[in-house]
Amino acid sequence: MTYPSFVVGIAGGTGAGKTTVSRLITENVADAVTRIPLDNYYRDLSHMDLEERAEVNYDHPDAFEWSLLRDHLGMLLSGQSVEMPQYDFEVHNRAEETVTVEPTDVIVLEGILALYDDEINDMLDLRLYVETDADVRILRRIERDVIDRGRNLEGVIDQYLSTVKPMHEQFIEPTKKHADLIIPEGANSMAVNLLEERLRNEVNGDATRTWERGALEKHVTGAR
Ligand code: UZR
Ligand code: MG
Repeated sequence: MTYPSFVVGIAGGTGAGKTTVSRLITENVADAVTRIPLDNYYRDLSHMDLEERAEVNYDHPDAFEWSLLRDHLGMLLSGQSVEMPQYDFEVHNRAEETVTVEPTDVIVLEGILALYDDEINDMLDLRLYVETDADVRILRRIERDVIDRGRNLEGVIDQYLSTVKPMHEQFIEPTKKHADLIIPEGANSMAVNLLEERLRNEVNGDATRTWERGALEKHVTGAR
């Protein structure tokens, strides 16, 4: 048994506008939407102290607990609710509390490496890559980290040059080839309107469903 969710993956570099696109294309599709920030699937690093955790490379694929994300997405697609972890950026760690997430008509997985994992890609019905120039992205990142998250400018710049940029080039940018659509400049209104309409059709049941659940069955049953 599978739950007929339409699953959208939204990838792209830091500051590209993924979260904004995710919000804009879903906000008028009301409560029939579940948003899964990939950040919530950063590994639990409780065994490290804060100083060690601050040194972790959070832009590398190994920073994420892919097996848990695959399990959760698979469970949602088979109609089960999941206890989704929450992430606390202040302390670079998974929070104590979880949030119960129910299966819905539309699921949006959003994060730098949303199109990285083969099994996850197989579970997605629509794969988007938000492409925004690196200079615009770093300016947004500085604004967010310095103003909203109280980090210092020098630290943000060091981190950008030492991990964020190289990991982007090595791991994030190449996932663009898995995308069905590339959205230029993040929240461009034509792209947002088209996507919003597509999702609304999914929820209202007017869409032509092209997805195939073969990949999911394989994941759930472990068959190859
Ligand atoms: P988006 N990140 C942190 O800054 N601190 C953490 O504890 C965990 C993640 C950053 C991460 C990545 N990298 O660039 C960014 N670092 O969050 C991804 N360093 O989130 O796509 O919203 O920018
Ligand atoms: Mg974001």
